[in-house]
Amino acid sequence: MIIESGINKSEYYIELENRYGAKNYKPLPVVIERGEGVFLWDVEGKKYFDFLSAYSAVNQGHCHPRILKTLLEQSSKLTLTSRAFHNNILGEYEKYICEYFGYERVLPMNSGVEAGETAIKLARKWGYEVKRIPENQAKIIFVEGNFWGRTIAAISSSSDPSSYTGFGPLLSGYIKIPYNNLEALAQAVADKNVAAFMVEPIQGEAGVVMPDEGYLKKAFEICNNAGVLFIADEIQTGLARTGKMLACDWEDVKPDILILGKALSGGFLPISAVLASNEVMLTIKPGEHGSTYGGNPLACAVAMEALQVIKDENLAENAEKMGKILREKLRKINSPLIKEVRGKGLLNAIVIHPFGDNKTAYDVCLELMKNGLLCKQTHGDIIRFACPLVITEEQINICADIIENVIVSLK
Ligand code: IF1
Repeated sequence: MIIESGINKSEYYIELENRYGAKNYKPLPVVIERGEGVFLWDVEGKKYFDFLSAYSAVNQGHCHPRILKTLLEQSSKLTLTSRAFHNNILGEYEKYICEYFGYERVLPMNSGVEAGETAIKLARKWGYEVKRIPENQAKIIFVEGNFWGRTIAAISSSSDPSSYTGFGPLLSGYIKIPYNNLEALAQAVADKNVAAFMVEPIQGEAGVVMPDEGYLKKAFEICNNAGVLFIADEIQTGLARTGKMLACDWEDVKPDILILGKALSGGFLPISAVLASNEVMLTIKPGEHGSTYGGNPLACAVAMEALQVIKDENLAENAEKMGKILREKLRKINSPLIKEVRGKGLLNAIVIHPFGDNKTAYDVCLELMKNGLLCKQTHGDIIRFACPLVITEEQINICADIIENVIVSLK
C-alpha cells in the first residue's frame, strides 16, 4: 500500500472505496482494521467500543477465540462439498440446532434474507399442500415497518418507499397490516388464502420498535386458531440479544417457522437457518430449494461453536443485566436532545430531537465516534445501541458515561 504524502491511512482506504465501490452505503468516516470482544481498532490505531455489533451479528464479541479455533480447524480439513454429497458435519449440526431450539427440522441457508425467502417458500408450499389453498393464491401477512433484507421478495413487503422505489415490479400475494395491531391481524387471517404471518418480535431497522406486552402471544394464538403459520424473524432479536435466547421466549411463543442468521456464526461468516416441523419442512421436496453454500461444513461447524458459546457464557443473562443498567443510566441523562430511551436486553435505541442547526442522530454518531464509541443511526432521529453481549458491567458504565458526556455537550 503506497500512501501519497498528506493523507493518512483512513483517507487512503476511504478514497479507494469512493473510487471503485458501489455507492449503496454511507458509512461513518472510520476504517476498522481489528476487532476483539467489544473493541474495534481503526487503521490509525484508535480504539472504540463497538455499539452496533455489525447489526447484532457479533453477539459473542469480535473474533471469539473458541469460534476462531473451530473455523481454523475445520477450514484446514473441509470447507465445501455442495449438497450433491453428504459430509460428516451437516447432520451433526442439524441435530444440534434442532435440539437446541426444539424443532424437528432445519433448512440451512447463508444470508438472513435467503432464510426469509425460504420461510416464504415453505409457507406457500404448506399452504397449497396442507391448507389446500388454490394454486398461486397463497398470501403472506407482513407488518408495516418490517425489514428483512434487500431482495425483491423482501422489499415487496416493505412499507418504506426508500426500500422499494425504483425496483418494481414488486411481488404480489402480500397483505400489509399495522405492527402491534391485533384487530388488523384478526381481520387479515380471516382470508382463507392466507398461509402465514411473518413478524419481527422487535423491529430492528425500524428503530427498536417494541410491541405491547402480550402482542406476540395473542398474535400467535390468532394465527394458530385461523390455521395460519406464525413466522418469527429472529435474525436480529434472536441468539440472546434481548435477554432471552429468543425474543419470542419472553412470551412463551414457539413460532411455526423460526428464522435465524447474523450471530449464528458469531460474525465469522454468513449462515442462516429456518427451523420448522416435519409437516411444514417436508413440503419442499428434493431439488425444489437450496443453495451452493447452504449447509456447508465450515459454516455448520462454526455455528455449533457459536451457539455453544452463547450458552456457556450465559450471554442472554448478561444481555438482560447489562441492558437494564444501560437503559437506567441513559434515562438519567439530563438533556433536551433525548426524546426516548427504549429497548430489551442489549437491543436498545435512543430517539433524538433535531438540535443545533438542524443536526440529527448522524451528527451524534459522529461525536460518539470521536469519543471512542461506534454506533449508527436509523431513520434520521434514532440511534441503535447494540454492543456485543460479552460486555462487562465496568465497560457498560464507561460507555454510558461516554454517551452522556457527548449528549450533554451537544446544543
Ligand atoms: C444492510 C438494516 C439491520 C434483519 C432482519 C433479516 C435481515 C436483516 C430483522 C436480512 C438484516 C441488516 C442488513 C444490513 C444492515 C442490517 C439492518 F439496517 F439494514 F436494517 F440490522 F437493521 N431480518 N439486517 O435486520 O439479513 O440478508 O442482511 O443477512 O442491508 O445494510 P441479511
